[in-house]
Amino acid sequence: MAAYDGQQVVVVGAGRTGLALTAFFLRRGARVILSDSRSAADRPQLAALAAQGVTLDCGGHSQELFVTADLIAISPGVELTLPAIAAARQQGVPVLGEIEIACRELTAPLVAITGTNGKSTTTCLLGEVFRSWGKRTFVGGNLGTPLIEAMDEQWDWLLAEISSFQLEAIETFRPRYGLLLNLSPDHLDRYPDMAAYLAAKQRLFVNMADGDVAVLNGDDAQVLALVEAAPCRKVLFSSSRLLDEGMSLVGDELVWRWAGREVRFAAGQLQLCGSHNLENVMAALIPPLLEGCPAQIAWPAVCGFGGLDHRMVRVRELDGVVWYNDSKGTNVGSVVKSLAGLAAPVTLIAGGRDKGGDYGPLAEAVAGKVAHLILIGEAAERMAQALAGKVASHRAATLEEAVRLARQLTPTGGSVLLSPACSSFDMFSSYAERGEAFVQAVNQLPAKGEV
Ligand code: UMA
Ligand code: ADP
Repeated sequence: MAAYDGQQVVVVGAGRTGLALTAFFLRRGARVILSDSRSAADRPQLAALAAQGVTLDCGGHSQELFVTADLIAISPGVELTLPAIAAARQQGVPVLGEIEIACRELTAPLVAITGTNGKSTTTCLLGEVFRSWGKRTFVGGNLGTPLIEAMDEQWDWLLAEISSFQLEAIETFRPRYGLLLNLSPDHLDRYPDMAAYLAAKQRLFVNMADGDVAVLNGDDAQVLALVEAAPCRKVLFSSSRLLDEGMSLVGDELVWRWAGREVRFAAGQLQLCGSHNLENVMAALIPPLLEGCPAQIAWPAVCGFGGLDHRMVRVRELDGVVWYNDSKGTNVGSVVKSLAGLAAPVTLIAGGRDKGGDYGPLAEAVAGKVAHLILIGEAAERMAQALAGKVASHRAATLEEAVRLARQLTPTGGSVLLSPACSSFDMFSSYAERGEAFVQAVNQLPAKGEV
C-alpha cells in the first residue's frame, strides 16, 4: 500500500474517475486539489467536496499547483501533453493514471480486457462466468466503474475493461490475464497516428511476465505482432483455423483444446449474434477455463448473456422494416462488423464527432448493402466525401430528422441501422444518450395504418 498521508495530490478531471480518486485520497489522508478545465458552477458535488477540505482548481489547470504537488493523478480523458502536466513532469513530479494508483492497492488477480472493439461485451461475458462460478467478482474499468472503486470491497477476481487512454499513465500495472481482442483505427483525434495508438495499447503487456497469460486474437496480425516480444504465455483464439492449443471456431462449434484435452461448445446455443460476438465469447472463455472453471459452468453463463444496450439492439419492426440501435458503433471497424450481420437493403444512419480516422474502409462494407446513408453531425461532410459515388447519401440536421427520413427511404424487408462510426459529443453527452434518443424517435413513429 502506498503512503499518501499528508501528501499534496492534484487530481485532474472531475468526472467519474476524478471523483473516485478524490474520495480515495481523502480517505488516505492526502491534501487533495481537484483540477478541472470546466468551471465549478452548477456542480453541487464539487461544492460539497470543497466543504470537506478539497481545494478546487476549476475553469483551467493552474500550473503553479501542479509543479509543487507530490503527485498528479489523472483521469483517462486528460492527456499527458497538457501544459501544466508537462511542466510538472519536467520538475520530476510523478504523474500516474487511475488504474496505476488502483493496482498498487489491489491484491486480487486482475483480468484486463482491451482492443478496439468488443471490450465491454467481453468484460461482461467474463463477469457472467466468474460470478456463475461463485467468485466475488469486480466488473468495471472503462466500462463505467473506475477500478479504484474496487478498493471498497473484498474480491476474488478483478475484471477491468481498459482503454488506450488509461494505459498511457501506468508504471507497474500488471494483469494476470491481458486480453487483446482486435486492432483497427480509433481515437485518431487524440493520437498523432495509428502507431501512437498501438503503442498505447501495447502497454497493457509491458509488465506481464512468467505466469501471466496474454489472450490474443490469432486472426489479427497486428495483435500478434504487437505482443510478440512480451515474455508472458500466449493463448490464442481463432475463427479461421483449428488451433492445436487454444479456442477455435470450427463450423458452428467452439473447440477448446488444452493440455491434450478437447471440449466442444455448440455456438447455436448463444443468445449473442454475429461473428464478432463469437470472437468475444471465445476470448472470454479462455481465462476461466485456464483457471479451472468447469466447462459446464462457463458455457451456460456465456449462453445466458443477451448483450449490452446500444450494441446492435433490435428496437422494433415497423411495417416490415427492422430498426437497430448500435450507438456504441463509434469507429469504422465496429460499423463494418455490424453491417456484416445485416442483409440488404440497409439504411445506415451515421456521423457525429469526427475522430480523425479514415472512412475509406467503409466503402467496401456499404457496397451492395447500404442503399441509403443518412449523415448527421460534424463528421457528415468528411464521411460524404469519403463515400462519394459508393452510396446515395443524405443529410439530416438532427437524429430525429434522420429517423423520419430513414422511414421514408427504407422499403419493406429492409432495415435501418444507427451505427455512427463517430463519437456522440457534438450532439449528445454520451453514446448512451444518443442511443436513447434514437430509440425514442423510432418508437414514436406511427405505423402506416395510424398515419
Ligand atoms: N478534463 C479536464 N482536463 C482535460 C480533459 C478533461 O479537466 O484536459 C475534465 C472534463 O472537464 C471532465 C472530466 O475531465 O470534467 C472528465 O474526465 P474523463 O474524460 O476522464 O471522464 P470520466 O468521467 O472520468 O470517465 C472515464 C472514461 N472516459 C474517457 O476515457 C474519456 C470513461 O470511459 C470510463 O467509463 C470512466 O472513466 C471509468 O473508468 C468512457 C469512454 O468514452 C465511456 N471511454 C473511451 C472509449 O470507450 O472509447 C476510451
Ligand atoms: P467496446 O467496449 O470496445 O467499445 P463493445 O462491446 O461496447 O466494445 O461493442 C461496441 C461495438 O463494437 C458493437 O456494437 C459492435 O458493432 C462492435 N464489436 C463488438 N465486438 C467486436 C469485435 N470482437 N470485433 C469487432 N467489432 C466488434
